Amino acid sequence: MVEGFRAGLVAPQGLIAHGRGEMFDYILGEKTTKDARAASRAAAALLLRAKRPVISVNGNIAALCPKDVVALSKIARTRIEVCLFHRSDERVSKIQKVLEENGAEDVLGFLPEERLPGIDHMRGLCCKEGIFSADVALIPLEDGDRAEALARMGKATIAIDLNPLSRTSRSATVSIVDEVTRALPELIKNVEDLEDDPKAASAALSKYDRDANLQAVMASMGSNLGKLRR
Ligand code: PTJ
Repeated sequence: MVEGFRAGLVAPQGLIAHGRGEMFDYILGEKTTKDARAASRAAAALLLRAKRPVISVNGNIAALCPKDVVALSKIARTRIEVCLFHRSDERVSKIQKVLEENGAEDVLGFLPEERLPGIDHMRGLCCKEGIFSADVALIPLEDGDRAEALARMGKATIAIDLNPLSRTSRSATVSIVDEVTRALPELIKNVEDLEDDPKAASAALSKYDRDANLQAVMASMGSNLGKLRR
């Protein structure tokens, strides 16, 4: 993350967000839980049934896991859009370049023509062909206002966020509470697994209950804290 910051990919606020994430990951036990696995299977099913899926990439994601983003976009046939909260053209092009170096083609984000309704100018910018017209958006480490705006637009959203209490986690269609560098390989594995099994994909989605899943994650965190206290 520090290298990503020095290279101009990560915003200063991204370093703070990462520290917040590490704190939640510690309480989670620094591993992918069974609840995150269930959410990931539902997310894979959602991506596989999408007509216009998009992965939104910010500075933290570009620094942590550009290879996995590109691999997922190929397997799940999604577009990739660089969509920044603290936007500058310079950072968008640096992030785009990193994604291209990792094999991405046609990365969107440099020339946004649209805005997310209700989100102030720079933070709401997005591409018509990408996030604006997506039916399913994967939004790792997303800000709460933007996640809620996407939900209001009627899109299905998949959050990856270590904070089960965040507005992003609580407003997404599917919320994966896991560290993003563990969550993306797990999601890739689930897309591969469910790709030729529509019945299992439907079952994964219908079994998934976001609020119950988040409650279970919080219960695990509570129990881990109890163990740490003893
Ligand atoms: O690059 P930009 O300009 O688009 O900015 C990116 C950040 C992350 C700074 C921006 O989107 C932001 O401020 O996000 P928030 O509102 O801080 O939300 C980020 C969420 O991701 C928080 O709930 C963190 O706990 C969580 N998080 C941080 N690191 C990780 C994480 N979740 C999963 N894996 C991580 N490595």
